[in-house]
Amino acid sequence: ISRREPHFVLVPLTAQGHMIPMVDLARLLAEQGARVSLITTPVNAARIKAIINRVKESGLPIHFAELKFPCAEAGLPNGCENVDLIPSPYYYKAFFEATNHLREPLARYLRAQRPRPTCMITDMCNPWTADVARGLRMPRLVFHGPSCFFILCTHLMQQHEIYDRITDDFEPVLVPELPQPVEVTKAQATGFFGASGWEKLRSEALQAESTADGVVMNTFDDLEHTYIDLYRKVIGKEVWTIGPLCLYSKDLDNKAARGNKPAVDHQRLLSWLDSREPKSVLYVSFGSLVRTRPLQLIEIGYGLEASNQPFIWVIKDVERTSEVDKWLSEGFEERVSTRGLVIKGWAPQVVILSHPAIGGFMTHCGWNSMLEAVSAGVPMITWPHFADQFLNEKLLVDELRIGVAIGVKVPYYHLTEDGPSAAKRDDIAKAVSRLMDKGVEGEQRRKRIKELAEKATSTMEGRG
Ligand code: BUP
Repeated sequence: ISRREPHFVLVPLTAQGHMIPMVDLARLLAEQGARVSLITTPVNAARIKAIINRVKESGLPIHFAELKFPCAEAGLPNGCENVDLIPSPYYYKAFFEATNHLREPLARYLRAQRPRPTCMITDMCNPWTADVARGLRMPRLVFHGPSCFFILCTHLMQQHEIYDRITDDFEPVLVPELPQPVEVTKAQATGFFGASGWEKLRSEALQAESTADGVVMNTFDDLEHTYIDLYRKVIGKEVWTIGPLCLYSKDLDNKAARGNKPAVDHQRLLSWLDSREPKSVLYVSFGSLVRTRPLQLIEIGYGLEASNQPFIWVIKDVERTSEVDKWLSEGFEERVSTRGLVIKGWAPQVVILSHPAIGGFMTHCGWNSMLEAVSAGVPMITWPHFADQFLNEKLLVDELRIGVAIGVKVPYYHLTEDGPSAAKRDDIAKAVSRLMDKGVEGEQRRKRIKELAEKATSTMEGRG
């Protein structure tokens, strides 16, 4: 990278869980004196308007560049510019195909910049950026949003040809070469990214990583140093750990949520939290992509009711089936009104997790959510759905011992719409009482995560 003022161009995958840490990374780089351009699209720019405005007000040299997302070329519905806007799994492949059409517009944008940007940092799910960087002879770093543990396991399984050799997506296999035995199924290990039919994207992503000039990861050494060391050996190139990036946006989050506009009044939320006992509230959210099925939603409601614990529950895009209507008309919200807050839409998650009243987090184990909980010292109930989440759960529960597993083994995409719920109300109530318990087990878990939170903060402070 040249010695003149560095100009980084960041190319996230357009999914909330990928764009949010890239915006944090943009702030980090800009605060260190670099110019940053973050590539986005019109629909996505409109959704993160609050963030863009806050960044503009801060005067940091970050420019949000909008490239037209080629929905029509890829046969996608109009406006389908973000993974969480994909109407059904049928369109997933078309979505990734569409991102390939951004190759030329991105190259044109980069060629038009004066002086020429110094380096691209691109999401691992955008392997097509490798061609663009090569064509312009521009250095390129890969950004890994998921845990190092997951990325390492993906490499080891690919190297040992497990994805090719194992034809049954549900057969448990041992991940080779790890210091401890870790058993997963192909379907659990990588969700749609690694399961049959996604070989091309997986091998392109790994190939684009192998030709990159280095890797940056949203993690920190005290959390998974064994795997970071092993991963460095496996890929044989420079790896910089720069997480937890969420700690860079804390001040920003107190004013505006990250990602979409929140569906709850900020003052009302804070007063509600302020009125609760310290560490008494369970926060329940399954991330930006999971759409909880109607029967499962009702089961969660009954489980939370039976737990007798105060809670904040984030519910997105509920399908109003007759079962849901019956359950709502039977007065769930009224029955829990003295101790439960339901947020129907986007929540200011980092603000919530950082509040002293929060004592636990029921999570889908998305890596951003996990890092946000670790940074806030909040232990978790783990309920993985897909992608890196089952492996994140293993790291959290078996190794770091800061989580209680709800016990779900079947990935989300393999559940049928009206089939049995992945977790029953009793599993949910039991996991909640185990996590929030004030006994020795709960106290030890809280102590362990508090120590990790302190290490996360000191790591970030140490980096200046
Ligand atoms: Br929902 C929700 N508010 O209401 P993950 C999410 N978030 O701020 P993902 C909110 O979105 P995958 C909400 O804080 C985190 O930064 C949350 O990222 C924020 O999960 C991000 O946790 C969600 O990585 O799926 O993106 O849903 O696991 O595939 O990354």
